[in-house]
Amino acid sequence: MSAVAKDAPVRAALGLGSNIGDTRAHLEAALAALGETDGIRVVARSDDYRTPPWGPVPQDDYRNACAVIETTLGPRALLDRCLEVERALGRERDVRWGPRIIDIDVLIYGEARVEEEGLSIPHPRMGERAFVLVPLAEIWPGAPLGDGRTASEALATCPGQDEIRKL
Ligand code: X6L
Ligand code: MG
Ligand code: MG
Repeated sequence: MSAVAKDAPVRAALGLGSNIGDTRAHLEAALAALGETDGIRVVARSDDYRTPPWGPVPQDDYRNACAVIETTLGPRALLDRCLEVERALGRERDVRWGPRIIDIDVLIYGEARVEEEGLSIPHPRMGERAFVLVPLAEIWPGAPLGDGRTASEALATCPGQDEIRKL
């Protein structure tokens, strides 16, 4: 073993969403910024999907997508970089679960389980959200959701898929 061997990169999944302004440009800019980050390589990017808003806040439809990355960043550093990119694109946090210029969520980080302030991995509710599962299963059907199911297995029983349109 070489004395300078690096830890192998970890395969992680990110969920992206936008429902304010030029949503296509916001997703592109977010992925470009992530891909230019030292320690992040974007290895797959889903198509974009138009999805009805989930949650208690009435708001416009979203554009959602997922990306698979390989990263040498730890989970907290990866989250911090995602939040930094959100801020760089002008995200303001006011209404909880309200409309946003860009949202970047860490869905999966290897086989890791993380429960920390502001960071739960695997994302605890992604297995119920068609707006996550449809793009994720497109690029990583075997993605481990952490509940014993893969993305494609969860998608098979996930409601709301008929309201989602590939863009
Ligand atoms: C009761 C209470 C039922 C809360 C649902 C669901 C909260 C989803 C937040 C909920 C509840 C969320 C996106 C979205 C949001 C998105 C689409 C969230 C966070 N983000 N809808 N709604 N795409 N289509 O990215 O996911 S707010
Ligand atoms: Mg989100
Ligand atoms: Mg978020």
